[in-house]
Amino acid sequence: MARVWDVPVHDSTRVRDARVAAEEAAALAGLDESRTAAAALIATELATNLLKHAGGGQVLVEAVAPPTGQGSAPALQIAAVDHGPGIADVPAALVDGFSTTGSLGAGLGTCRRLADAFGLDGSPGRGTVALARLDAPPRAPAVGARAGGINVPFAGAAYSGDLWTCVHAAGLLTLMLADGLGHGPEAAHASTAAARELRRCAHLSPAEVLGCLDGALRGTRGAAVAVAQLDPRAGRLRFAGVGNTGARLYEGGAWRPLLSRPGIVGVHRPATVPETEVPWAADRLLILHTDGLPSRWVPPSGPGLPGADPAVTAAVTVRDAGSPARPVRDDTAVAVLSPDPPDLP
Ligand SMILES: [Mn+2]
Repeated sequence: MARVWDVPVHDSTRVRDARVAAEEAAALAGLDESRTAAAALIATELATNLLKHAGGGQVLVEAVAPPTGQGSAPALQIAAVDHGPGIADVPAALVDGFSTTGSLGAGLGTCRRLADAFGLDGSPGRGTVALARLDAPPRAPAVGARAGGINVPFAGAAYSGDLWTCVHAAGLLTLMLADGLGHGPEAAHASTAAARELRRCAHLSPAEVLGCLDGALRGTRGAAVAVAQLDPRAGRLRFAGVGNTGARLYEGGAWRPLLSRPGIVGVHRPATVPETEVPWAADRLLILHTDGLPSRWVPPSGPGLPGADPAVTAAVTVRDAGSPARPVRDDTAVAVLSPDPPDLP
């Protein structure tokens, strides 16, 4: 089940909670002692920064699917999200020893060095996302795209009924987002069953995957599920969805929706599930989201968008869709598929 540590950080006592969350999640992800210590240090630094620079925010810690869908060991993800002033000069903030307040901390440069992936979005006026991931060794080879996501349980609950995962099988990278009906343990049970079944059927097409999931989710509450599958060699992305999730594709500098069929996977199967097929290239980006995201959300923009870490893009999407005054009313998950950055070997 999607265990998420959602730690609101509004005073210094919660810095410790963020560190403990990182240690507990590291144990769940099976990290060794030194990487657990690195995770604890990163969580401490990010939580301290929330207090110093943003007047507080939220630390979200979870074990996530590895970005290339290879192997079964999860990665540990630590994200700090705030609605503070943002960071005007992101490269400067990542220089070791940089501090806007003159205090001594580990610094974001240290966080970047300790993590396998580190991303920072400091949109002035909208807030900051700092996200670190410690991947399970060994590092998997590039497969043409990377997946990432963020999961925010309703009302700070320990488990989210939403779940995203990705699986690499038969040369295909399949990204799935499932929203178990409602929220709480029964919803989590349904989305977890979907993730388990995906590991068995990720070599099939998205519509066929949804058919398999429908069987696997019988007896559960059911779920809304979106499946996107990239064939990197053919440069093609196929998409199919059943139920109330959203999908947007970035192509040619603009966003367009990819449509799902009405229904509930495991409960009410639509007669036909059409697939959308689109070309995939280095300037494309895909966002899948559950209905916890406010309906008026605006997709992120900016020249560096396709090259950004997909989990950072997901966290920025959640950050910019909400505010401290408008907390989400349901579990909210966003999953992103990004092309590999061009500077990767
Ligand atoms: Mn839900």
